[in-house]
Amino acid sequence: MSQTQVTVPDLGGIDEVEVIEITIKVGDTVEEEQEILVLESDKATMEVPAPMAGKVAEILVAVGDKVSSGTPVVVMEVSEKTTEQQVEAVQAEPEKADAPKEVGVPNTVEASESIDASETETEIEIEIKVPDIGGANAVEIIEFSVQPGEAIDAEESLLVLESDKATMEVPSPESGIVISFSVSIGDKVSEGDVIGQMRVTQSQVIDKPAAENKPPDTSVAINPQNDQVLTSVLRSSTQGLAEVPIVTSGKVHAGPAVRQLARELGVDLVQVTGSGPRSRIIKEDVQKFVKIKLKQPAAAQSMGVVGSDEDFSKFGPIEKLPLNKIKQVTAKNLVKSWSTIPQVTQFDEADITELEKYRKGSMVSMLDEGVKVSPLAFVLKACVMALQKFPQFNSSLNLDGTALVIKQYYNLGVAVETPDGLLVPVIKHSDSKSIVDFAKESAELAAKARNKKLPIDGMMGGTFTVSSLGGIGGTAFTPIVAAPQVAILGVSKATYKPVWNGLEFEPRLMLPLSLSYDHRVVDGAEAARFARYLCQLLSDTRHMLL
Ligand code: CAO
Repeated sequence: MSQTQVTVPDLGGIDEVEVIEITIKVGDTVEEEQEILVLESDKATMEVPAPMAGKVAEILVAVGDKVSSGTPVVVMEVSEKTTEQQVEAVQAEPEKADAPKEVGVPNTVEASESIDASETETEIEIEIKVPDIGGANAVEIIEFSVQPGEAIDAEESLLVLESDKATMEVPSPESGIVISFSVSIGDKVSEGDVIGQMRVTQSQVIDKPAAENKPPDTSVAINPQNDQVLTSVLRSSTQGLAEVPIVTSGKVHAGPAVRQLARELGVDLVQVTGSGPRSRIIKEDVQKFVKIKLKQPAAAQSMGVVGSDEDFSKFGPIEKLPLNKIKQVTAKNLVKSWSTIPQVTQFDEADITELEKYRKGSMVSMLDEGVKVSPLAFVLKACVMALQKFPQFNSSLNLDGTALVIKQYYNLGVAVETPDGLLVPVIKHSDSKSIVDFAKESAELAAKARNKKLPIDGMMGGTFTVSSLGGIGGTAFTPIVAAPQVAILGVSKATYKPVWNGLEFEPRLMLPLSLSYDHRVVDGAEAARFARYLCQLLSDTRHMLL
């Protein structure tokens, strides 16, 4: 066996290309012509095949490295026979046993006495720390701009932080490869916190004589000028690069140039289908994705919140108020629901004259002290009964629109106005509640919501929502269905209206109801029946007390 060095083949006039993928690891046995590296220039992605069969002894480059024609990339152990075949036509110096030689790809073969890839450069791991963020403390991580394994240039964005006041990008302190992050989305960080590790090349820190084929020096001096905290010197480039992950681009299989393009165009690569070798995403895939998206209707694209960046101060004085998280999340959810659900609102009026007589009369004497029952409690009870009679209102459409998931549990969400924005606590097991239970529980949940005491799961699992503006006023409104639910009931203020009873106009207390529904799931006639049924229940409370 002898060692042979594989070099980058002729790149056709391109000066430098980036190693974007290493498809072998030390110890692998490779076939002749098997892909060992993938290189990427601004214009193209190219695969480097093994010039001969053999075993990978060392990998001399890392993902992110820039290489040129002739750069040694891999050392292979090959049988003498293979070597002889490969070097047949080449004038070479006599080989030492086991001494590696360079092999151009596909046929350029040179012999050399030693491999000396580590003579000037050393790979070290450094901690990535949060830099000075203007005195802000405990700032939330809202986005990672790179994935572990990706190459990054110095000053390129590593991750994005968001405080109450601003969004800021944490730049990479060095060019290198991100090894790992020790933080997650949602974590809060401050200046100096360690957030991850990266591998960087330190060319000035090794003091090692060139052209010596001795083991790399692991007691590397750390450059005191370097303002990074150098936690550990891992290994020299010839030793350690074999441990670079084979596919280093995180969940998405794409090179840095493609990622850069995606970032520029605002494309989420997870959504892009790769057409390159082994489904790698290439630039053309990103461009095709953008073209398809541009052809789609604007509403379907717009899942985020689109405001205006116009400078209104040129027209007059303005004040800019930051939106809190609740309002931002609500806005996103509303945009999503409104733009994805074809919704219609059915209006009706319930005659609650008798209900109000009962609520304000005999019911009061039956209530425990401190318990207040507003018309909303009756509406909630009526809703559960209507959902039981019309199950499709208590359902969700599956993702591809091929099935309806009918829920056999009833969790009513009640929209609550709070100083921080709209919250929707959920009354679990609503089918087991009485009118008084609804009154007590909705009051308790509303109080918790307003005091920020609502646990996150207290807002989850709703199957139908009621939004009451009856305490405020208004004749009707069109509430937005809260996806993945399929319907929502809006309740407006009850007022006396003249109602024809067949003989004369009679003053009746009429409660306006607005039922918005997902028209993919509910037909208009069903919605009209659902709303009518609610009105019947509310017009004669005896039905609800049964
Ligand atoms: N018609 C006439 N009066 C009504 C009424 C109606 N539909 N609904 C409530 N009222 C009366 C109540 O009886 C109460 O009167 P009294 O003070 O004389 O007893 C008064 O209005 C205030 O009621 P309330 O609003 O405090 O209580 P509620 O049970 O009706 O509602 C809650 C509770 C949490 C739903 C409500 O406080 C709230 O936050 N509503 C806003 C919801 C919202 O913002 N929805 C919009 C979402 S966007 O789709």
